[in-house]
Amino acid sequence: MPLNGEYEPSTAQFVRDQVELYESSGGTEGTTLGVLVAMEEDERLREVPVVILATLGAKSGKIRKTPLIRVERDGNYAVVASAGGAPKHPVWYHNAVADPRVELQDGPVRQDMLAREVTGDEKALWWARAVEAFPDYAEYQKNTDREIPVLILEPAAQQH
Ligand code: F42
Repeated sequence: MPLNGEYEPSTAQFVRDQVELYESSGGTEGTTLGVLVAMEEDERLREVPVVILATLGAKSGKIRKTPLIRVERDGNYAVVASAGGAPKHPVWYHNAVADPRVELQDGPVRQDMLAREVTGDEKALWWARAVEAFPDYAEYQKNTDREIPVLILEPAAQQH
């Protein structure tokens, strides 16, 4: 059941713009994040796939949309609340913890998902997958005392 409520764009311009481009192009544009990868003597830009997570604002009840790195396995996804290694969890993380009913857009496909935080071995497994997709996560975790949370998103249709 898709989230219902009024979409409230982020106050962060780059977030608003990427969400707008992603959605208005039907998930064909704005679907990556350019990451500089150090190669032998120079650097190369690697385009890392991005998904759009929609959550219900824990206070406003409005629909919030956030570009995140795509980490997927067998139809399930991980979203990593890194916020660039900031000392505080991103707001979208609190929203998804408060109400696990989320929507995920991966390219042209939008799905209702249920979010749950993972710990222990399950977190270690998904963390490794996340770092493989986006090595900067390892840097972020090294540079903050905050333990960066990982949420798993599973298709709501499969849940009873
Ligand atoms: N961030 C990550 O944490 N992980 C990623 O993998 C990631 C990848 C990524 C790729 C591309 C890209 O462009 C950005 C990427 N980001 C990634 C950054 C991400 O998109 C977010 O900008 C970042 O994680 C910070 O998320 P945030 O939810 O803290 O954003 C703030 C700035 C924000 O949007 N705040 C809103 C606002 O309008 O100020 C409020 C949002 C909200 O949900 N408000 C709540 C409500 O009820 O509506 C109330 C919140 C409260 O308690 O007051």
